[in-house]
Amino acid sequence: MSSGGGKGAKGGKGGGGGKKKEVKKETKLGMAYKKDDNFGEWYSEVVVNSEMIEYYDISGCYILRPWAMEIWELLKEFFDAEIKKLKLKPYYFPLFVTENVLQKEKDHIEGFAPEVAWVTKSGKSDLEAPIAIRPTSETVMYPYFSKWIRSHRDLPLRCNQWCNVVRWEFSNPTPFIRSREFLWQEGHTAFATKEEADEEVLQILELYRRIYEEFLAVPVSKGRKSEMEKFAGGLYTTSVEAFIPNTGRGIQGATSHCLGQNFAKMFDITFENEKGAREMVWQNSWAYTTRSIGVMVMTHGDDKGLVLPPRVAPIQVIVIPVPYKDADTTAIKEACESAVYTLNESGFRADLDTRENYSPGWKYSHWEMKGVPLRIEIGPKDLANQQVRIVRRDNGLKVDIPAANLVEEVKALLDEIQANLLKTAKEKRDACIEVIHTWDEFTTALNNKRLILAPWCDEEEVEKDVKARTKGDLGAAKTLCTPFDQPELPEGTLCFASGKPAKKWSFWGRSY
Ligand code: 87F
Repeated sequence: MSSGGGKGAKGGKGGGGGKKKEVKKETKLGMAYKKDDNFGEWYSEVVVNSEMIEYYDISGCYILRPWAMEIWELLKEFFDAEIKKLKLKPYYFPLFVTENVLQKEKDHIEGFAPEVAWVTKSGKSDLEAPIAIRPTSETVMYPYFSKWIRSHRDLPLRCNQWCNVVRWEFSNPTPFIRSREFLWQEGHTAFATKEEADEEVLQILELYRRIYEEFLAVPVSKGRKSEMEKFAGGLYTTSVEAFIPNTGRGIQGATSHCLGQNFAKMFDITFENEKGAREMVWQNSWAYTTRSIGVMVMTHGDDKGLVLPPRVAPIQVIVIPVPYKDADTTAIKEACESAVYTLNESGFRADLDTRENYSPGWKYSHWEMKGVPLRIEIGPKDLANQQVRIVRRDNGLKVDIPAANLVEEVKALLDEIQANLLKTAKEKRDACIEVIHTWDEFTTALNNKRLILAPWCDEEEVEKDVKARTKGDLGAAKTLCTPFDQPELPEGTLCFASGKPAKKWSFWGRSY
């Protein structure tokens, strides 16, 4: 796999003036792997060649380049505006946490302990005591919640921070999907009543659904995690779950937990109610991470590279001048500049590729690899006819439109691409869903990389048993979630794994 990003992979600069055939051959080098042939290599190649990611010399750590960070910023802009409406306030808590405080919630930290990274030295001398790097911030924040919350008038307390966290994972690292350091927002809130907490859990989950479906154009299912898969420190966990058809794996997109009063007990977070009595708060926590970008790449990318939904594309329209030999290059350049100006003025993220050391053909491949939703070509013929040629990244369709209609046409096309990407992804995901009733059907569906919807008795022992019985090289099957959107469960339906009466439909499968 090439590691040099766009340039090296395409045979370097200077391809511009070369013969067409030669240029084509060079651009082909851009993507060596096909999505359906070698998904893992294809994915690495897409994130590097699109200039989202640069590999780094520490395993599981990646450089997020502007093409990734600008997407993250667009998601952040939406989410921040929405949580502001819910009265969330921005905070920043320290990166470091003492062992003492981290261990305070022993029960839930136990299982996670091997992933905690520690600082033990400054320069050559040992620190008096090792200091942990936050894997999540419950233990960092909640001692201060205890201090800040005195009376019912201090509630609700709603805090959100955007930060990095470190989890020293040992399983196969993958850019965005599983990295040792990643970016997220973590919301932590405290309420006087469970009802308020319950309501917020679902409000936030809906925002996560919107991030995936309305921005990233990735279909997700909202649901509740099983007792085994929930956050052990909390009362219940809800999540949005996506599915990657190529690998047949489910992937948790984001989680919204109701913590109940567990942490209030541990950290002594209490308030005086209207009647003067002390009560424990009800808490929530919720997060989504840069993993969401990886899910989007896996969902929409194709053999030419990345495919970006317009709402998160750093550049929505790339304008490329196509100056033939004797053409009026100045007039073409001016027409291109005017198109970009008009689009920018109308609020679109449009840009012009004026580089003279690359041919138009090379630029087409380059911007296709980067997933830009629309390409506008302006050549001598377009100039003469006062038109522009627009090419869609999602389906390759080309249209010539009068330059005068540019803004309306671009708007309509971007909306159509956004809708089409979600629709296509949903069709592909839905085609993978298999409703099963028996253990045999279950294992067959699992081998066929299906997203399994199964009637389940909802017993932890049974889920453990399913895990044990499906253990293998590809990893065990588990519950992904119990979707809120439940099909009818006819009286007498039995659990696929235990044969006991089924209580609910749940999604099962292998997962990331
Ligand atoms: C890894 C090491 C140490 C996950 C960890 O989901 C601790 C943990 O507590 C840990 N990995 N978790 C669970 C995180 C729960 C919760 N935190 C706030 C969230 C949302 C944001």
